[in-house]
Amino acid sequence: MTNSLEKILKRTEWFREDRFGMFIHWGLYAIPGRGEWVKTYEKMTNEQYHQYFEAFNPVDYDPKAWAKAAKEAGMKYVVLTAKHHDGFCLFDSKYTDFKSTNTTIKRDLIAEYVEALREEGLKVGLYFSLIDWHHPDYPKYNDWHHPMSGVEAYKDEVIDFDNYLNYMHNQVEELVTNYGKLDILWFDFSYGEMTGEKWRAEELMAMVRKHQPDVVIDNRLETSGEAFGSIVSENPSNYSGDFFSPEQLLPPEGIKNNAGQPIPWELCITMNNNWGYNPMDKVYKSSKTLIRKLVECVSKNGNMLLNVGPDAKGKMNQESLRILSDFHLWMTDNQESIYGCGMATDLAKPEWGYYTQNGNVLYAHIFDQPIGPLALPGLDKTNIKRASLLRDGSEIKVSNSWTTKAFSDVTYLEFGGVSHFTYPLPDDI
Ligand code: JFZ
Repeated sequence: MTNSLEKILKRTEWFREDRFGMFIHWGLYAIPGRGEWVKTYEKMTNEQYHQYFEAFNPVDYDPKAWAKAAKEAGMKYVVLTAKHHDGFCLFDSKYTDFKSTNTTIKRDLIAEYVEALREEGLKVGLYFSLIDWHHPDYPKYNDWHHPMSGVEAYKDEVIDFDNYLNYMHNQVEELVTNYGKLDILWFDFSYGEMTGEKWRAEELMAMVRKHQPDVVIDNRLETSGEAFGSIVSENPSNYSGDFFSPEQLLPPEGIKNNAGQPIPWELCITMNNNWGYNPMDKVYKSSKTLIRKLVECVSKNGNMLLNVGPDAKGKMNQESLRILSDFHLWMTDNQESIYGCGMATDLAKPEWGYYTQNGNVLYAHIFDQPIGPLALPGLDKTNIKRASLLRDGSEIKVSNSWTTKAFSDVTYLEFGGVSHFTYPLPDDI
Protein backbone atom coordinates (compact mmCIF):
# COMPACT_ATOMS: atom_id res chain seq x y z
CA MET A 1 0.00 0.00 0.00
CA THR A 2 1.46 3.32 -1.01
CA ASN A 3 -0.13 6.70 -1.24
CA SER A 4 0.03 9.24 -4.05
CA LEU A 5 -1.59 12.49 -5.11
CA GLU A 6 -3.50 10.54 -7.72
CA LYS A 7 -5.11 8.35 -5.04
CA ILE A 8 -5.75 11.36 -2.85
CA LEU A 9 -7.53 13.16 -5.67
CA LYS A 10 -9.60 10.09 -6.47
CA ARG A 11 -10.70 9.56 -2.87
CA THR A 12 -11.53 13.23 -2.42
CA GLU A 13 -13.55 13.64 -5.60
CA TRP A 14 -16.90 13.96 -3.80
CA PHE A 15 -15.28 15.96 -1.01
CA ARG A 16 -13.91 18.59 -3.37
CA GLU A 17 -17.28 18.70 -5.10
CA ASP A 18 -19.26 19.20 -1.87
CA ARG A 19 -17.13 22.08 -0.52
CA PHE A 20 -19.14 22.80 2.63
CA GLY A 21 -19.58 20.82 5.85
CA MET A 22 -20.51 21.14 9.51
CA PHE A 23 -18.14 20.46 12.40
CA ILE A 24 -19.76 19.56 15.73
CA HIS A 25 -17.79 19.72 18.98
CA TRP A 26 -19.87 18.14 21.66
CA GLY A 27 -19.20 16.08 24.77
CA LEU A 28 -19.01 16.35 28.57
CA TYR A 29 -17.34 19.77 28.26
CA ALA A 30 -20.66 21.24 27.11
CA ILE A 31 -21.71 21.08 30.78
CA PRO A 32 -19.10 23.44 32.27
CA GLY A 33 -19.54 25.44 29.05
CA ARG A 34 -16.02 26.80 29.02
CA GLY A 35 -14.78 25.14 25.84
CA GLU A 36 -13.50 21.64 25.10
CA TRP A 37 -10.07 22.27 26.65
CA VAL A 38 -11.55 23.05 30.08
CA LYS A 39 -10.07 19.98 31.74
CA THR A 40 -6.53 20.96 30.83
CA TYR A 41 -6.91 24.71 31.12
CA GLU A 42 -8.29 24.33 34.65
CA LYS A 43 -5.99 21.42 35.53
CA MET A 44 -8.79 19.07 36.57
CA THR A 45 -8.00 15.53 37.67
CA ASN A 46 -10.01 12.62 36.29
CA GLU A 47 -11.88 12.58 39.61
CA GLN A 48 -12.80 16.26 39.34
CA TYR A 49 -13.86 15.93 35.72
CA HIS A 50 -15.97 12.91 36.59
CA GLN A 51 -18.75 15.20 37.91
CA TYR A 52 -19.61 15.97 34.28
CA PHE A 53 -19.82 12.29 33.44
CA GLU A 54 -22.31 11.93 36.28
CA ALA A 55 -24.28 15.01 35.22
CA PHE A 56 -24.36 14.14 31.51
CA ASN A 57 -27.99 13.84 30.44
CA PRO A 58 -28.59 15.45 27.05
CA VAL A 59 -32.37 15.10 27.07
CA ASP A 60 -32.69 17.20 23.91
CA TYR A 61 -30.20 15.16 21.90
CA ASP A 62 -31.80 14.97 18.48
CA PRO A 63 -29.29 14.28 15.72
CA LYS A 64 -32.11 14.45 13.18
CA ALA A 65 -32.50 18.14 14.06
CA TRP A 66 -28.75 18.63 13.66
CA ALA A 67 -28.80 16.86 10.31
CA LYS A 68 -31.72 19.01 9.14
CA ALA A 69 -29.98 22.20 10.24
CA ALA A 70 -26.83 21.20 8.36
CA LYS A 71 -28.71 20.19 5.25
CA GLU A 72 -30.82 23.36 5.21
CA ALA A 73 -27.67 25.45 5.48
CA GLY A 74 -26.35 23.78 2.35
CA MET A 75 -23.78 21.63 4.11
CA LYS A 76 -23.14 18.26 2.49
CA TYR A 77 -21.27 16.50 5.28
CA VAL A 78 -20.96 16.60 9.05
CA VAL A 79 -18.05 15.72 11.34
CA LEU A 80 -18.87 15.00 15.01
CA THR A 81 -16.44 14.46 17.89
CA ALA A 82 -16.85 10.73 18.61
CA LYS A 83 -14.11 11.22 21.20
CA HIS A 84 -12.35 14.49 22.01
CA HIS A 85 -9.15 14.97 24.06
CA ASP A 86 -11.03 14.37 27.33
CA GLY A 87 -11.38 10.73 26.28
CA PHE A 88 -15.16 10.56 26.71
CA CYS A 89 -16.78 8.40 24.03
CA LEU A 90 -20.11 9.25 22.46
CA PHE A 91 -20.11 5.65 21.22
CA ASP A 92 -20.41 2.30 22.92
CA SER A 93 -16.75 1.31 23.07
CA LYS A 94 -16.13 -2.04 24.69
CA TYR A 95 -12.65 -0.92 25.74
CA THR A 96 -13.74 1.73 28.26
CA ASP A 97 -16.44 2.59 30.78
CA PHE A 98 -16.02 6.26 30.00
CA LYS A 99 -18.78 6.40 27.40
CA SER A 100 -22.27 7.73 26.80
CA THR A 101 -23.89 4.31 27.24
CA ASN A 102 -22.76 4.40 30.88
CA THR A 103 -24.32 7.80 31.58
CA THR A 104 -27.93 8.61 32.47
CA ILE A 105 -28.86 8.80 28.79
CA LYS A 106 -27.58 5.22 28.19
CA ARG A 107 -27.47 5.60 24.42
CA ASP A 108 -24.89 5.12 21.68
CA LEU A 109 -25.07 8.69 20.45
CA ILE A 110 -22.83 8.02 17.45
CA ALA A 111 -25.11 5.26 16.17
CA GLU A 112 -28.08 7.66 16.24
CA TYR A 113 -26.06 10.45 14.64
CA VAL A 114 -24.84 8.25 11.78
CA GLU A 115 -28.37 7.10 11.07
CA ALA A 116 -29.77 10.64 11.13
CA LEU A 117 -27.18 11.88 8.66
CA ARG A 118 -27.82 9.06 6.24
CA GLU A 119 -31.55 9.75 6.39
CA GLU A 120 -30.88 13.31 5.24
CA GLY A 121 -28.49 12.15 2.52
CA LEU A 122 -25.51 13.76 4.24
CA LYS A 123 -22.01 12.35 4.23
CA VAL A 124 -20.89 10.92 7.56
CA GLY A 125 -17.79 12.19 9.33
CA LEU A 126 -16.28 11.26 12.70
CA TYR A 127 -13.65 13.18 14.62
CA PHE A 128 -11.38 11.08 16.82
CA SER A 129 -8.79 12.49 19.20
CA LEU A 130 -5.33 10.91 19.21
CA ILE A 131 -4.72 12.72 22.48
CA ASP A 132 -6.46 11.22 25.52
CA TRP A 133 -6.37 12.97 28.89
CA HIS A 134 -8.35 10.23 30.58
CA HIS A 135 -6.28 7.17 29.76
CA PRO A 136 -3.64 6.30 32.41
CA ASP A 137 -1.05 5.48 29.76
CA TYR A 138 -1.18 8.76 27.92
CA PRO A 139 1.89 10.92 28.76
CA LYS A 140 1.14 13.53 31.39
CA TYR A 141 3.97 15.25 33.15
CA ASN A 142 6.07 16.27 30.17
CA ASP A 143 3.27 17.24 27.89
CA TRP A 144 1.84 20.75 28.05
CA HIS A 145 -1.29 19.45 26.30
CA HIS A 146 -2.16 17.45 29.40
CA PRO A 147 -3.96 18.69 32.54
CA MET A 148 -1.28 17.13 34.75
CA SER A 149 1.57 18.70 32.84
CA GLY A 150 4.14 19.99 35.32
CA VAL A 151 2.18 18.74 38.33
CA GLU A 152 4.90 17.38 40.65
CA ALA A 153 2.86 14.38 41.77
CA TYR A 154 3.15 13.02 38.23
CA LYS A 155 6.86 13.68 37.84
CA ASP A 156 7.85 10.03 38.07
CA GLU A 157 4.93 8.61 36.15
CA VAL A 158 5.50 5.26 34.54
CA ILE A 159 3.30 4.68 31.55
CA ASP A 160 2.93 1.97 28.98
CA PHE A 161 2.31 4.04 25.89
CA ASP A 162 1.94 0.97 23.68
CA ASN A 163 -0.94 -0.06 25.87
CA TYR A 164 -2.56 3.29 25.13
CA LEU A 165 -1.91 2.82 21.40
CA ASN A 166 -3.54 -0.61 21.45
CA TYR A 167 -6.54 0.98 23.14
CA MET A 168 -6.64 3.85 20.65
CA HIS A 169 -6.30 1.54 17.62
CA ASN A 170 -9.02 -0.72 19.01
CA GLN A 171 -11.38 2.20 19.35
CA VAL A 172 -10.70 3.39 15.83
CA GLU A 173 -11.40 -0.15 14.66
CA GLU A 174 -14.75 -0.05 16.46
CA LEU A 175 -15.61 3.19 14.69
CA VAL A 176 -14.66 1.92 11.25
CA THR A 177 -16.44 -1.43 11.65
CA ASN A 178 -19.57 -0.79 13.74
CA TYR A 179 -21.22 2.11 11.93
CA GLY A 180 -21.28 1.18 8.26
CA LYS A 181 -19.59 3.21 5.58
CA LEU A 182 -17.87 6.33 6.86
CA ASP A 183 -17.07 9.19 4.54
CA ILE A 184 -14.62 11.17 6.67
CA LEU A 185 -12.29 10.34 9.54
CA TRP A 186 -10.88 13.39 11.24
CA PHE A 187 -7.91 12.53 13.50
CA ASP A 188 -6.67 15.20 15.89
CA PHE A 189 -3.77 15.97 16.42
CA SER A 190 0.01 15.49 16.18
CA TYR A 191 2.59 17.75 17.78
CA GLY A 192 6.31 17.71 18.40
CA GLU A 193 7.46 14.11 18.59
CA MET A 194 3.91 12.85 18.89
CA THR A 195 3.48 12.32 15.18
CA GLY A 196 3.32 9.61 12.52
CA GLU A 197 4.91 6.37 13.67
CA LYS A 198 4.68 7.48 17.29
CA TRP A 199 0.95 6.68 16.84
CA ARG A 200 1.90 3.50 14.94
CA ALA A 201 0.27 5.31 12.08
CA GLU A 202 1.29 2.90 9.33
CA GLU A 203 -0.45 0.03 11.13
CA LEU A 204 -3.44 2.22 12.04
CA MET A 205 -3.96 3.31 8.45
CA ALA A 206 -3.60 -0.22 7.07
CA MET A 207 -6.39 -1.27 9.45
CA VAL A 208 -8.60 1.70 8.58
CA ARG A 209 -8.12 1.26 4.83
CA LYS A 210 -8.84 -2.46 5.12
CA HIS A 211 -12.30 -1.69 6.47
CA GLN A 212 -12.94 1.65 4.78
CA PRO A 213 -10.87 1.87 1.60
CA ASP A 214 -12.48 5.09 0.42
CA VAL A 215 -12.82 7.07 3.64
CA VAL A 216 -11.39 10.58 3.36
CA ILE A 217 -8.89 11.30 6.14
CA ASP A 218 -7.40 14.56 7.41
CA ASN A 219 -3.64 15.12 7.65
CA ARG A 220 -3.30 15.23 11.43
CA LEU A 221 -1.69 11.85 11.96
CA GLU A 222 1.33 13.88 11.03
CA THR A 223 2.51 17.04 12.72
CA SER A 224 -0.14 19.50 11.77
CA GLY A 225 0.52 22.91 13.26
CA GLU A 226 4.27 22.96 12.93
CA ALA A 227 4.79 21.62 9.42
CA PHE A 228 2.75 20.90 6.32
CA GLY A 229 3.30 17.16 6.58
CA SER A 230 4.16 14.69 3.83
CA ILE A 231 0.91 15.44 1.99
CA VAL A 232 2.81 18.31 0.36
CA SER A 233 5.77 16.12 -0.60
CA GLU A 234 6.05 14.27 -3.87
CA ASN A 235 5.76 10.98 -2.01
CA PRO A 236 3.03 11.35 0.60
CA SER A 237 3.28 8.75 3.36
CA ASN A 238 0.50 6.21 3.82
CA TYR A 239 -0.74 8.28 6.72
CA SER A 240 -0.33 11.69 5.06
CA GLY A 241 -4.09 11.94 4.91
CA ASP A 242 -6.15 13.19 1.99
CA PHE A 243 -6.49 16.85 2.78
CA PHE A 244 -4.66 19.61 4.55
CA SER A 245 -6.59 21.01 7.53
CA PRO A 246 -5.78 24.63 8.34
CA GLU A 247 -7.53 25.77 11.49
CA GLN A 248 -8.93 29.29 11.88
CA LEU A 249 -6.65 30.30 9.05
CA LEU A 250 -7.58 30.71 5.42
CA PRO A 251 -4.49 30.00 3.32
CA PRO A 252 -3.84 33.08 1.20
CA GLU A 253 -3.32 31.20 -2.04
CA GLY A 254 -4.80 27.80 -1.39
CA ILE A 255 -2.47 24.85 -0.78
CA LYS A 256 -0.04 23.36 -3.26
CA ASN A 257 2.41 20.52 -2.86
CA ASN A 258 6.13 20.94 -3.38
CA ALA A 259 5.70 20.21 -7.07
CA GLY A 260 3.24 23.11 -7.36
CA GLN A 261 0.13 20.92 -7.75
CA PRO A 262 -2.98 22.00 -5.84
CA ILE A 263 -3.90 19.58 -3.04
CA PRO A 264 -7.27 19.23 -1.27
CA TRP A 265 -7.74 21.32 1.85
CA GLU A 266 -10.43 22.24 4.30
CA LEU A 267 -10.56 25.29 6.54
CA CYS A 268 -12.15 24.52 9.89
CA ILE A 269 -13.59 27.59 11.53
CA THR A 270 -15.64 28.55 14.58
CA MET A 271 -18.67 30.84 14.59
CA ASN A 272 -17.60 32.52 17.84
CA ASN A 273 -14.19 31.79 19.38
CA ASN A 274 -14.82 28.36 20.87
CA TRP A 275 -15.23 24.90 19.39
CA GLY A 276 -17.03 23.47 22.41
CA TYR A 277 -20.08 25.17 23.90
CA ASN A 278 -19.32 28.42 25.71
CA PRO A 279 -22.30 30.65 26.49
CA MET A 280 -20.00 33.45 27.74
CA ASP A 281 -18.44 33.79 24.30
CA LYS A 282 -20.87 36.01 22.43
CA VAL A 283 -18.39 37.26 19.85
CA TYR A 284 -19.87 35.71 16.74
CA LYS A 285 -18.62 36.40 13.25
CA SER A 286 -21.38 37.86 11.09
CA SER A 287 -23.19 35.57 8.66
CA LYS A 288 -21.97 37.81 5.88
CA THR A 289 -18.35 37.30 6.92
CA LEU A 290 -18.78 33.54 7.20
CA ILE A 291 -20.53 33.29 3.83
CA ARG A 292 -17.73 35.30 2.28
CA LYS A 293 -15.16 32.97 3.84
CA LEU A 294 -16.89 30.03 2.20
CA VAL A 295 -16.70 31.80 -1.15
CA GLU A 296 -13.04 32.60 -0.56
CA CYS A 297 -12.26 28.96 0.29
CA VAL A 298 -13.94 27.73 -2.88
CA SER A 299 -12.18 30.40 -4.96
CA LYS A 300 -8.92 28.87 -3.70
CA ASN A 301 -9.93 25.24 -4.32
CA GLY A 302 -10.72 24.60 -0.67
CA ASN A 303 -13.59 23.42 1.53
CA MET A 304 -15.02 25.00 4.66
CA LEU A 305 -16.02 23.10 7.80
CA LEU A 306 -18.08 25.44 9.97
CA ASN A 307 -18.31 24.54 13.64
CA VAL A 308 -21.27 24.40 15.99
CA GLY A 309 -20.92 23.58 19.70
CA PRO A 310 -24.28 22.31 21.00
CA ASP A 311 -25.17 22.83 24.68
CA ALA A 312 -25.30 20.35 27.56
CA LYS A 313 -28.82 19.29 26.64
CA GLY A 314 -27.81 18.66 23.05
CA LYS A 315 -29.32 21.74 21.43
CA MET A 316 -27.70 24.18 19.06
CA ASN A 317 -28.09 27.69 20.42
CA GLN A 318 -30.02 30.53 18.80
CA GLU A 319 -26.93 32.38 17.59
CA SER A 320 -25.67 29.32 15.70
CA LEU A 321 -29.08 28.51 14.25
CA ARG A 322 -29.48 32.08 13.02
CA ILE A 323 -26.16 31.90 11.18
CA LEU A 324 -27.18 28.55 9.68
CA SER A 325 -30.48 30.00 8.51
CA ASP A 326 -28.64 32.90 6.87
CA PHE A 327 -26.56 30.32 5.02
CA HIS A 328 -29.80 28.68 3.98
CA LEU A 329 -31.07 31.90 2.39
CA TRP A 330 -27.83 32.58 0.63
CA MET A 331 -27.28 29.01 -0.55
CA THR A 332 -30.85 28.81 -1.87
CA ASP A 333 -29.92 31.41 -4.48
CA ASN A 334 -26.22 30.83 -4.87
CA GLN A 335 -25.35 27.18 -4.22
CA GLU A 336 -24.55 26.68 -7.88
CA SER A 337 -21.50 28.94 -7.39
CA ILE A 338 -20.20 26.69 -4.57
CA TYR A 339 -20.83 22.99 -5.33
CA GLY A 340 -18.45 21.56 -7.87
CA CYS A 341 -16.71 24.91 -8.15
CA GLY A 342 -13.10 25.88 -7.68
CA MET A 343 -10.49 28.41 -8.61
CA ALA A 344 -11.04 30.41 -11.78
CA THR A 345 -8.61 29.31 -14.45
CA ASP A 346 -6.29 32.02 -15.77
CA LEU A 347 -8.02 34.87 -13.97
CA ALA A 348 -6.53 36.93 -11.19
CA LYS A 349 -8.63 37.79 -8.16
CA PRO A 350 -10.76 40.79 -9.13
CA GLU A 351 -10.53 43.75 -6.75
CA TRP A 352 -14.29 43.74 -6.07
CA GLY A 353 -14.53 40.17 -4.78
CA TYR A 354 -13.83 36.62 -5.90
CA TYR A 355 -14.43 34.38 -8.85
CA THR A 356 -15.41 30.75 -8.58
CA GLN A 357 -15.67 28.53 -11.62
CA ASN A 358 -17.29 25.31 -12.74
CA GLY A 359 -16.37 24.20 -16.25
CA ASN A 360 -17.05 27.11 -18.56
CA VAL A 361 -19.30 28.91 -16.10
CA LEU A 362 -17.69 31.73 -14.18
CA TYR A 363 -19.28 33.12 -11.01
CA ALA A 364 -18.54 36.69 -9.97
CA HIS A 365 -18.98 37.13 -6.22
CA ILE A 366 -19.28 40.87 -5.90
CA PHE A 367 -18.28 41.87 -2.36
CA ASP A 368 -17.78 45.55 -3.19
CA GLN A 369 -20.78 47.31 -4.66
CA PRO A 370 -19.93 48.96 -7.94
CA ILE A 371 -21.30 52.50 -8.31
CA GLY A 372 -21.73 51.92 -12.00
CA PRO A 373 -20.73 49.18 -14.38
CA LEU A 374 -18.52 46.45 -13.01
CA ALA A 375 -15.22 45.97 -14.78
CA LEU A 376 -14.13 42.42 -15.54
CA PRO A 377 -10.41 42.83 -16.10
CA GLY A 378 -8.77 40.10 -18.13
CA LEU A 379 -12.05 38.96 -19.69
CA ASP A 380 -12.74 39.45 -23.35
CA LYS A 381 -16.36 40.31 -24.16
CA THR A 382 -16.34 38.02 -27.17
CA ASN A 383 -15.68 35.08 -24.88
CA ILE A 384 -18.77 35.74 -22.78
CA LYS A 385 -21.85 34.06 -24.14
CA ARG A 386 -24.28 35.29 -21.53
CA ALA A 387 -24.27 36.94 -18.11
CA SER A 388 -27.07 36.73 -15.59
CA LEU A 389 -27.90 37.28 -11.96
CA LEU A 390 -27.74 34.01 -10.09
CA ARG A 391 -30.71 34.64 -7.81
CA ASP A 392 -33.31 35.13 -10.53
CA GLY A 393 -31.69 34.31 -13.85
CA SER A 394 -32.26 37.79 -15.22
CA GLU A 395 -29.90 38.92 -17.92
CA ILE A 396 -27.05 41.30 -17.25
CA LYS A 397 -25.81 43.14 -20.28
CA VAL A 398 -22.15 42.81 -21.11
CA SER A 399 -20.55 45.77 -22.79
CA ASN A 400 -17.23 47.34 -23.51
CA SER A 401 -18.30 50.78 -24.43
CA TRP A 402 -19.45 52.26 -21.20
CA THR A 403 -19.99 56.06 -21.37
CA THR A 404 -16.55 56.88 -22.55
CA LYS A 405 -14.64 55.21 -25.33
CA ALA A 406 -11.47 55.71 -23.34
CA PHE A 407 -12.20 52.50 -21.40
CA SER A 408 -13.49 50.49 -24.29
CA ASP A 409 -10.84 47.82 -24.02
CA VAL A 410 -12.39 46.70 -20.74
CA THR A 411 -15.40 44.40 -20.46
CA TYR A 412 -18.18 45.47 -18.12
CA LEU A 413 -21.27 44.08 -16.52
CA GLU A 414 -23.87 46.79 -16.84
CA PHE A 415 -25.56 47.37 -13.55
CA GLY A 416 -25.59 49.72 -10.64
CA GLY A 417 -25.40 52.77 -12.88
CA VAL A 418 -27.59 55.79 -13.57
CA SER A 419 -28.90 54.76 -16.93
CA HIS A 420 -32.53 53.71 -17.40
CA PHE A 421 -31.49 50.31 -18.66
CA THR A 422 -29.48 49.32 -15.63
CA TYR A 423 -30.67 48.26 -12.21
CA PRO A 424 -29.05 48.33 -8.82
CA LEU A 425 -27.34 45.29 -7.42
CA PRO A 426 -28.84 44.00 -4.17
CA ASP A 427 -26.71 45.08 -1.23
CA ASP A 428 -25.46 41.65 -0.31
CA ILE A 429 -23.61 38.97 -2.15
C1 JFZ B 1 -7.49 20.98 17.81
C2 JFZ B 1 -8.14 20.69 19.13
O1 JFZ B 1 -7.22 20.77 20.17
C3 JFZ B 1 -9.29 21.64 19.36
O2 JFZ B 1 -9.94 21.37 20.56
C4 JFZ B 1 -10.28 21.50 18.22
O3 JFZ B 1 -10.84 20.20 18.20
C5 JFZ B 1 -9.58 21.79 16.91
C6 JFZ B 1 -10.46 21.59 15.70
O4 JFZ B 1 -8.43 20.96 16.76
O5 JFZ B 1 -6.83 22.20 17.90
C7 JFZ B 1 -5.59 22.36 17.38
C8 JFZ B 1 -4.93 21.34 16.78
C9 JFZ B 1 -3.69 21.57 16.25
C10 JFZ B 1 -3.14 22.81 16.36
C11 JFZ B 1 -3.81 23.86 16.94
C12 JFZ B 1 -5.05 23.61 17.46
N1 JFZ B 1 -1.87 23.02 15.87
O6 JFZ B 1 -1.20 22.05 15.54
O7 JFZ B 1 -1.44 24.18 15.77
